[in-house]
Amino acid sequence: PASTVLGYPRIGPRRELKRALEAYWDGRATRAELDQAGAEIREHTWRRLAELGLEGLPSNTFSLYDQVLDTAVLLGAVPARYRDAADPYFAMARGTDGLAPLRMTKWFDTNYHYIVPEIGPETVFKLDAAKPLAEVRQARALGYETRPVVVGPVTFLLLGSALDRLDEALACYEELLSALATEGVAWVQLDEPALVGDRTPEELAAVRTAYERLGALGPRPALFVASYFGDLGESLPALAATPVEAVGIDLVRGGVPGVDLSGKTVVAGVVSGRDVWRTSPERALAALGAVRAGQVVVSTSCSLQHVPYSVADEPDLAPELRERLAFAEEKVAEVVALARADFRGSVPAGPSVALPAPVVAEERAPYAVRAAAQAAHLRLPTLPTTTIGSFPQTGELRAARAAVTAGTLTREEYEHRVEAEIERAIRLQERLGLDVLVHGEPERNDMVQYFAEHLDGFAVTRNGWVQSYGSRCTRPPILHGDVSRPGPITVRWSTYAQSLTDRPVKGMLTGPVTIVAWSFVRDDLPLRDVVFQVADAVREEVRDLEAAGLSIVQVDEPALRELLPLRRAAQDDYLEWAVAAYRRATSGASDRTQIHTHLCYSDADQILAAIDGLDADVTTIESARSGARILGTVQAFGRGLGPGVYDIHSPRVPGVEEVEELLRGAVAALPAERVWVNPDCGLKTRTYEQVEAALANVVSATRRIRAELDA
Ligand code: THG
Ligand code: ZN
Repeated sequence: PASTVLGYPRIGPRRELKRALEAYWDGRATRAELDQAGAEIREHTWRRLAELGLEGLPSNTFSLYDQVLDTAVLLGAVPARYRDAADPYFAMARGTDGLAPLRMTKWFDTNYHYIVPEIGPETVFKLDAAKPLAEVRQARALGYETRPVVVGPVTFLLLGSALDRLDEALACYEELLSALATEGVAWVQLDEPALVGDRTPEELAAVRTAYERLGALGPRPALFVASYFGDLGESLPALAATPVEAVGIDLVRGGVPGVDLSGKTVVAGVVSGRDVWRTSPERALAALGAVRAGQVVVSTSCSLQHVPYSVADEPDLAPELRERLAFAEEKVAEVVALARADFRGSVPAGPSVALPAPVVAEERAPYAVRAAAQAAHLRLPTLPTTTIGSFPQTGELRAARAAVTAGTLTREEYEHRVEAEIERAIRLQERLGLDVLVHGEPERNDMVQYFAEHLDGFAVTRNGWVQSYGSRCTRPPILHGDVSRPGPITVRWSTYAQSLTDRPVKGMLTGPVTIVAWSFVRDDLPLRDVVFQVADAVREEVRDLEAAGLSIVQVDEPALRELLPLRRAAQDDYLEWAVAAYRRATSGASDRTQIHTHLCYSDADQILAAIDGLDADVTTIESARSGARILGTVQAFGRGLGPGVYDIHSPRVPGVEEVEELLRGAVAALPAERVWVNPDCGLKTRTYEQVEAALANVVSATRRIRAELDA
């Protein structure tokens, strides 16, 4: 049987694309130099895949920013306001001086972010096939025949909330297929991950319409519709009834389909694209043997863009761990090996999942009791002011961290610099007149990476970069064993900050769901059990912070929504244990200790009940842009609430009047004694200059309204 992969990393093994993009954006490189960097990454990828013995090579899986944005450009869905920009593609992705970028959001349940297509009545679909054609030609010039990969019409339109435009979009896809046929392309891959979610009868009808129509087109490449991130469910019979030649099925997350696919090629995703573990050959071969299809092609469960390039680039990992790992290159080798083996055997039993341990409800006293104890202890003014946690990360600090790793700066000297930075942040906050201070997190690069470095059961990588969006990457830690906390992690920095001031300093932690969501996680335990292990480690840290004299501890859970299962039927169970894990992490605190949490997203509506269930004493939430809408939904919480009054995602400094107006809105919607005043999010990406000016205005506005309320 043949072998293929649904997609491949494209940031470059040493993040070459990131460097090239940033040089171009800064005006240090020309467009031609950027394109050359892209061409080299593609060439490297095809050569490597061919060397590893892979048969079906994909193309058009490269992107300068995002594959959904590429599809919007392919279909001509470029909003008019971007057309005159010097570079419309990057204007849509990142904005310009005068134009906000298109919205960005999470790609299904991954940590990758895509650009949301903007499709309005004025959108005219018009094919621009330059990119896929150029990639096919580049590969051909190197001696490789490839299968272009494009986001499929149903998924693209669902992401753009425009399924009613199916007819026009299909005309464009037809034109694309004809152009590819003329180019001599044999196969095209249309990605339809949206088909693994709950789909309405109308949406299933759209699937049938789309693939009947594309299938009926005369000369065209063979059609391979790829699904991933779960089971196709109802979508599979819909798809199977159309003339598409091949269907891609995620056999890691989904089961072997009961549907008879003997008339089709099944591209069987048996090697996971979502984790970093080696594939069990027995399980994979058994699943392959159980598929009833005309032909079976061995593949990955999704694009490999969600895993790093190669374990070979990780010399620091312990050998026992290394031998359990497979990144993109190693996964390709597994696909090839499986394709060369004989498939025989029975359907394997699913993983033996232990029954969930009963969740012990860890209750603190009711909010009213806690609030009274906290008020007596903290003695905060009406409308207390605070920040979310991080202060600007200076270039000096990043350089110092790199110097410690390189061995040119001693740990002791580095820690002095961190302390100096904490002192700077504390003095600034005192000078500005903020009420609840933070230490500013200068000791952290990425918060999840930082906690992983200080917990047992995690390993961190040297080059294990995965694209988060555009040029931005993270190195997800690898959670490979039982998690425990060998000792306090943040206590020394928080207590140092508290020693500098009489005002309360807030301890700053990341919650268990987020630590797990942004790591690669062992697959031999149910996810909830892993999250509870992390929750216990966070719980110990909360108690140590309290014992060290901190009266306020913030535990953030920005990824709470991210792990939400794609299927409705599985969501309640997830939310129940996720909330229980958070409460396990925080409920060791006494009633007098104030627990804060912070949410980064404004589309929290789907999980509001769960956020309420976290039972934090104070919730700070992004709302400078969405304003009243958020206030309306969160006012029912009945506890402290800090709607963000300063949009930190923009370099702009808000004026006093502007902040005052947002605050008046908050005080009108909520009882004043529950309102907190804070920016939208952490200040890590801003400069000290911007932060100082903005926070001064936030404090001035607060004082004006406070004077009116207290009068
Ligand atoms: N940490 C982790 N995952 C995340 C976020 C995070 N996922 C969601 C969201 N935040 C993604 N946002 C970003 C924003 C910035 C960067 C990465 C993800 C970023 N990365 C640096 C870069 O690419 O240059 C590298 C950072 C590093 O040294 O680790 O700027 O906050 N885990
Ligand atoms: Zn945030």
